[in-house]
Amino acid sequence: MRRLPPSLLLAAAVFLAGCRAAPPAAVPAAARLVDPQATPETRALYARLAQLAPDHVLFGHQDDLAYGVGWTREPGRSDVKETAGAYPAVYGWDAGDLEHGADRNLDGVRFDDMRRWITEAYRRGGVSTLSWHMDNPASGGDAWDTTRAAFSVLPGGARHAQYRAWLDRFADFARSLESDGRAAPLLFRPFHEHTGGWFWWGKGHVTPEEYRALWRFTAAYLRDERDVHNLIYVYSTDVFSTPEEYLAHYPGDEWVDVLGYDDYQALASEAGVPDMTRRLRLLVGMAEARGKPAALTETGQEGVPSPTWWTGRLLRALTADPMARRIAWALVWRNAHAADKPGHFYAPHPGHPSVPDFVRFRQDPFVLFEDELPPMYTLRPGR
Ligand code: BMA
Repeated sequence: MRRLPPSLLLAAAVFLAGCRAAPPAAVPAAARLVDPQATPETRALYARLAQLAPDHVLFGHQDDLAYGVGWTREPGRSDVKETAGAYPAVYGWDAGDLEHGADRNLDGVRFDDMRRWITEAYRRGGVSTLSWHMDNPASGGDAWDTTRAAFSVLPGGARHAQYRAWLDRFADFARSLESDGRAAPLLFRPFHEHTGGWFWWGKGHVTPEEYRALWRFTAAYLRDERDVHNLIYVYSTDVFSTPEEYLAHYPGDEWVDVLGYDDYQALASEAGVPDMTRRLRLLVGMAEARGKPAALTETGQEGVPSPTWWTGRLLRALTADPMARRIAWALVWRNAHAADKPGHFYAPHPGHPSVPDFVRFRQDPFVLFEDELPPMYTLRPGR
């Protein structure tokens, strides 16, 4: 390491003292994004995620600002903040029903609110990711209606024009995430958990070729025809056993920015913890072989029944292996309002028995919440 003059060392020490996740000396050059015209903020976010991944994980929560156990749509509220003391670093959202021009998503979140929360989080330096429980375009049923549909939305298919209209609505939404003329970047995670058979884009309901064509058409349309340049494309499967299984429907390195997967299985029991570590190790191996970051895109256990779930299961699974720990973020699912789905929560809320352990999790230097992030949307000058 190059020696620094004492004045610089002092300046660095003062800077680092105020920031737990210190930016290392240089931001690594980002791997090429799917979108070569991605905005500077989108490119910076991608580089930062890669830069932080070796030493930290960003903690995320679905619908964090929209509602929690016992409340809905109250300004500034967050079950995570009210238990850990800080907002999550990553906010998960879902676009389901946006395709129809609905004013709220499938879980009742108004798209106007979502837009505001995403841009506010962006201004605070937080990160947003978005999945899409898109209705079945062939049958008109929901995302869980497994009527074969993918072929019908591809060019030449009976639903192609309708699908373009759906993507147009999404493009308008993504482009509207503006703050001071800059579009907030989104970690966009369409067609997730396709290694399972519960969604119309999942296993058994599409061929690998159809899935790849669906993915590529979607990305190319948003990027090239609708000029959406604030998306980072996240490919995320459900649990998998082998790289071959994980990559069976993979659209290709030029179409994917982040390799992720969802895992609700492993951490449902003590005994399952090593299964997550093993899968994360495989995932990071596949991602790093491609120069891309990896992420645990969804996890959690409904109701968080173990009081030490946070450090005893999640943190243990993430840190047990030097390769597995190099994931960029880990997101737990939503805290539904009891009137919506009682007991359906994945982060603690005030009074929950896992709160003390959640605080320990938050205090671990490996885990980052929003208030510990370095600037995510600017690269250092000259880099
Ligand atoms: C599921 C549940 C559902 C919800 C869906 C989409 O896991 O939380 O209640 O509608 O995700 O967010």
